[in-house]
Amino acid sequence: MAKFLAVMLGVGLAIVLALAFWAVISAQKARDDAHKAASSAPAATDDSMAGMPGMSHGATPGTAVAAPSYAGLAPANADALAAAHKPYPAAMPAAPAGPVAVVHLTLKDVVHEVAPGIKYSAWAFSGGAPGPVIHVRQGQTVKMTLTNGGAIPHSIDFHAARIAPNKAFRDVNPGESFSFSFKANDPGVYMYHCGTKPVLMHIANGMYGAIVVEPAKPLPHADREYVLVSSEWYLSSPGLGKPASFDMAKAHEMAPDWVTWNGYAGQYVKHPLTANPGETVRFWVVAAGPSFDTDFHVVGTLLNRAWLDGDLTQYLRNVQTATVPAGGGGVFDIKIDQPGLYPFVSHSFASVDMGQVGLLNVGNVQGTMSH
Ligand SMILES: [Cu+2]
Repeated sequence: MAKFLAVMLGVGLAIVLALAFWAVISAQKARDDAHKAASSAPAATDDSMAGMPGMSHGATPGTAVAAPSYAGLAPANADALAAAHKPYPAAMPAAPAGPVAVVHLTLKDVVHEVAPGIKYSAWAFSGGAPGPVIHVRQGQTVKMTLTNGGAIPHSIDFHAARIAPNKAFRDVNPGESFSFSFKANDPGVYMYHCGTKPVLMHIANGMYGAIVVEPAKPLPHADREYVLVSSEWYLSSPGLGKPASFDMAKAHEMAPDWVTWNGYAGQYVKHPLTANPGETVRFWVVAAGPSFDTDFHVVGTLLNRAWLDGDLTQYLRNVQTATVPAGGGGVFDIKIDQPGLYPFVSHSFASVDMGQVGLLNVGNVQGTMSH
């Protein structure tokens, strides 16, 4: 009897192994078939993506093939172009006085430069991407007006607001304006963005910015305050002559061509932010994504204070790297005594290679970074 059971167990085991083997082979074949199908699908062109009526309502092509990578592409005169570029103003603007902060944003279709000589057909704000830094005080009422100067419906979503999104964040048709108000009760640094479907495309096309809600109970003194918005760009073409547009397949693969601070690769390497030795410098950082987190790090120092996720009620001390999640914010203080050039990066280094690096020049030193 025992022998019989052992034989039956052996036969059973053999059957199970055979079935498992068959399952693995089938799965492999299914993957191969899917891969073949994907690579034979036609590539999306600039024009088929931009302004496609269905695209504004959530239809996203699943089989499009990503364009090749254009990461790091630079025209021969890239250095001169970088020098001539007017950097996005990173210094935090003053908050308005009084109980109401009036904000008027205009969305527009603009050609935006994402790197020296690299043009992109953006859906952004009248001044490009990111939109203007909005600075308000806790307790102020933000009276927001959005004017849609673009060609398709857009909207605005404020992470700093507690409000019914179906009303306040509704689509605004081209040529129309829409107003709503919210009370800025929660201090921190927040993303704002267009929330029209597909959101991935509207954010990737440049429709985002930062709003700082200054706490009623002041933070420790800072000598300088800078606002940094990270984002990545997915290009359908090199963008050297004709502007590139959005590549949905690359965006789905999270394989950008460029990653930027404040919308332009390496702009603060050519035009560094500045500080004096011993000053406390505060960075208000938003990761706009659409999909990448930012691992905020300043080379050559530590973050003396790190208010993670923009929670201004508590901070960590002496942090090397702090994560800012996509769609989130963080506030970071540094204090550097030794003059020098201190790069600020996302320590996820693929992002640095694609442009997310800037310099803080402490003490007005000469020269450039060797790395
Ligand atoms: Cu939009």
